[in-house]
Amino acid sequence: MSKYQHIQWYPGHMFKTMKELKVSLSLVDVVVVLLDARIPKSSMNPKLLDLISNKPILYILNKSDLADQHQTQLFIQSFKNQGLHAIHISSLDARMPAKVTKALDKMMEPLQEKRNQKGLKDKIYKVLISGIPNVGKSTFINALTKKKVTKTGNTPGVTKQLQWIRIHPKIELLDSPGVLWPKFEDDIVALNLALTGAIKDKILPLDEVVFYGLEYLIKTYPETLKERYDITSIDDALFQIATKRGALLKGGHIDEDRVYHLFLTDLRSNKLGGLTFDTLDV
Ligand SMILES: Nc1nc2c(ncn2[C@@H]2O[C@H](COP(=O)(O)OP(=O)(O)OP(=O)(O)O)[C@@H](O)[C@H]2O)c(=O)[nH]1
Ligand SMILES: [Mg+2]
Repeated sequence: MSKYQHIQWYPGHMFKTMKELKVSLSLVDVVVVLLDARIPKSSMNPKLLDLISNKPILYILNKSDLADQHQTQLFIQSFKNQGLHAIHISSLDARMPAKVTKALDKMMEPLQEKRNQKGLKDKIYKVLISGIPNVGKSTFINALTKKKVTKTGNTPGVTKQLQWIRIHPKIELLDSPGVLWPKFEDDIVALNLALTGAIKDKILPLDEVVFYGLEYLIKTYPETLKERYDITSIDDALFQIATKRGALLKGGHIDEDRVYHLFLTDLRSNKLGGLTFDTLDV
């Protein structure tokens, strides 16, 4: 049985949001599932996918500036091989809106053509922006409107309610609060969500999250740990981070809590380079 199975990170507002999403879906033409490019699999909410299974879906891997570019390409190819619509973006990139509008227009083309043949004008189409907490939904919408129309912040749970926003004469978006699912079946998924900041740091034991991250990096990106902290093995990892980042106490003791936070801040803010924590099934 999975160790974190018992962790219940499903606050009342997520339950409420799922119910509201279900109601709003009838108004929506396309659903954007915003995924975190660092964890394209772990950021897929199975309950959300069940809910939207009858709608056209565009998968957008956001935060690609923080991910391993090569892995992002492989994931996009894998989505396409499965016949799914998928693109990767960084919401901080000025070219993002053009790329997204193009992908959405392409998905809407058959419907618009049918309308035009009947002598009807193009439809103002409605797009639901869905995804896990902190994946960047509101930032993405603000970048598309080029205005700060919805509140953002680097912590899960910023958006509290559904909100329609016109981004373009022809496109309306529905911002939604991030939703997770009631139980984590797989420990790795829970750890990946914690590592990347989709669930609050106090939900899982921080030492376990950090050690999981360190072990994964030692295995997958050893050179980045060597370069930043001079870490060569898991045994000296905490001491090396404490030394390099100034978290040694009197007498040479390690301020462990500080090390955990410093490491997570580095990892989440690109100080360790582009990292991807999910691997494609081969
Ligand atoms: N580096 C990087 N940071 C991003 C990107 N998109 C969003 N962010 C950051 O991610 C954090 C969360 O962004 P929000 O837009 O508030 O996320 P959200 O999905 O609306 O979160 P909730 O409303 O809590 O569900 C903010 O600090 C953003 O600046 C991106 O493409 N790259
Ligand atoms: Mg938000």
